[in-house]
Amino acid sequence: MSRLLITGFEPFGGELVNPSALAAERLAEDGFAGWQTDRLVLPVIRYRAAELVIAAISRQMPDAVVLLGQAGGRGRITPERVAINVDDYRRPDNAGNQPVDEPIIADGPAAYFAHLPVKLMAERMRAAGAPAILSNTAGTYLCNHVAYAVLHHIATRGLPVRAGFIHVPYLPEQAARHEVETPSLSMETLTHGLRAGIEAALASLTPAPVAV
Ligand code: PCA
Repeated sequence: MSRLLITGFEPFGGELVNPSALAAERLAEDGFAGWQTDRLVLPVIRYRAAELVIAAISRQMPDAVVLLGQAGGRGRITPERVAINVDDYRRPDNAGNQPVDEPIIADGPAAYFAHLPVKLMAERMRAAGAPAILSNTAGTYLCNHVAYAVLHHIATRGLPVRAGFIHVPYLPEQAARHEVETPSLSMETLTHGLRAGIEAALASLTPAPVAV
């Protein structure tokens, strides 16, 4: 059986929950047909978060890794096309780190493309009734950091692992606590959309069965 790792993040920035961790939990609980699915919740801490994913990859040797993170202010689920080699945090992480204009990997390439079929995933999410669109920037905070570090690890080790990142909006209960108008997506629509997108990605990774 193929193996899938789904990750989300702990809450940060004054939020009480992080929809990425809740969605990772739900998706892993319900599972994906033909895939053993593991989930991992990451701290919003520079280096530590990526170390945990890389350790899980070494331990579990998944065939696919889907990293999820919250993008407060976005109204749609956004598969990320690219991760860039920069840490430029507008707010400190949960351990107080706030690098400005620093590389993630000193001698690493400028960017890595995600391995997942990001446009197809966004299309399938929309077809499933969830607002979604391809994103060309994962920002310069923890999510981009983890995506870059994981893609770098896979590339430099030549691992047979396909990885990518998806940002998700706030949940309605988060938006309800904000004073200014803030987009949100229900947990139901979120997990339904993510499932459709991830299923499309997994199907594209699995070779079609050979007819006998
Ligand atoms: N979102 C942040 C980091 C953790 C999370 O869920 C980001 O977009 O970088």
